[in-house]
Amino acid sequence: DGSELADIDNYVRAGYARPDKEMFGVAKDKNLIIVSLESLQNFVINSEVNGQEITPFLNDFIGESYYFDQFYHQTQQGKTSDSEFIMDNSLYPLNRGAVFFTHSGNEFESMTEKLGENGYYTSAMHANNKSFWNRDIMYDSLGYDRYYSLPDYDVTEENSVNWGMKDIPFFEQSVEHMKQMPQPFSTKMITLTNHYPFTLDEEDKLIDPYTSHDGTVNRYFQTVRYMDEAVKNFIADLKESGLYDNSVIVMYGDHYGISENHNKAMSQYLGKDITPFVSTQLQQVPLIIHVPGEEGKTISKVSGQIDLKPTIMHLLGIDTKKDIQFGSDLFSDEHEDLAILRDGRFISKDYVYAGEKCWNKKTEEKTDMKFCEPFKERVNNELEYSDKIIYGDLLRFYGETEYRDDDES
Ligand code: GP9
Ligand code: MN
Repeated sequence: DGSELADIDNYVRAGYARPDKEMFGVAKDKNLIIVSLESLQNFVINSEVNGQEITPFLNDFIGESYYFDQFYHQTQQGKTSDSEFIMDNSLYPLNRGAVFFTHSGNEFESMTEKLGENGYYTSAMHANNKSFWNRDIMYDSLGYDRYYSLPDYDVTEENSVNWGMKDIPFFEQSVEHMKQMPQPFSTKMITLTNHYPFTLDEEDKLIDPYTSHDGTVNRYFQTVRYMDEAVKNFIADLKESGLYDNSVIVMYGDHYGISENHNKAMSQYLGKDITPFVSTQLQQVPLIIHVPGEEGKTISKVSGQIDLKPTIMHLLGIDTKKDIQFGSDLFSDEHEDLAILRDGRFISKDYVYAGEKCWNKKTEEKTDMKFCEPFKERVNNELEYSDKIIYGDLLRFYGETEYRDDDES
């Protein structure tokens, strides 16, 4: 039955952050363009390799956007699909397997579905086989009106590399699709070029590789640089099409690109040991939100992909007070500085729990467990609640229950 959902609802309710009055609805009825930036970690932002900027365009763009510099991916084995799941549902992915495969038949209360109910034409765009990650099935469950996949793109030998279509032509052709969409629309674009093993055609290598004994890390900087160029062209195309001024653009890294197998080269690049603390901080991915007419600023709240749904919905003026969600609005004063990674590591305002130790963020050294202890039970509960929803398909009962009778706040 739905009684378990009532417990979970109480928990979710207690964590609800009331939206900021100024920001709620600031982008009402604007289009929503979400860009999933493949394997983009935050450490490359405002950094250099061989004396050259790795993300020159994004470094500028964050100056005219909201940039969240303490934002973590929360994915597990489902990689890109996990990030999509988190973003759309504000639920955690599973610790094993990919929800996109294991629970595509569940009932969801997705952001996409709610956008549809609010008059948006909703789609996803990704130049890959539609069944990859079971997306075709899962997108139906999540309520997408349309999935622009491989057959919707002109993919050739020339415009492909590595896993498939290069990001630059992908963005170009995607803007053409956007021009045809009924407005307001919401679309999620998934890039591909900056994917392991990070290979590029010669003409797309815009900077020199890094120099370590680890080719993967060396090439990563170059493919990130290419992706940055692709985003630059994309924004220019949006401006030219007139879409830029009436669209909210949300860009974020889907998950890490450099795994722990590459700690040696990463240690060389960062100039420090890759402790469990550093390894956890490397799970930061950039989150960039551009809102037309807003100057933006850098926001250093500790946050994660789980926060995307309420943040985006509130910008568009869509209420989430009654939603079962584990994230909270990043523009709200009531947002709590806490990011929970799927494997149980967590990051609070001042501490990181990793490798079963508590770490002080300032000193980057181990500290007394008493500083992390107060969060531990809460973190495990939260992950367990999220799992229960998925395993029990509990959102089936959403809406039938009477537990939400009060309507204050
Ligand atoms: C494939 C793309 C990459 O369609 O999303 O998948 P990943 O390996 O990053 O999950
Ligand atoms: Mn990915």
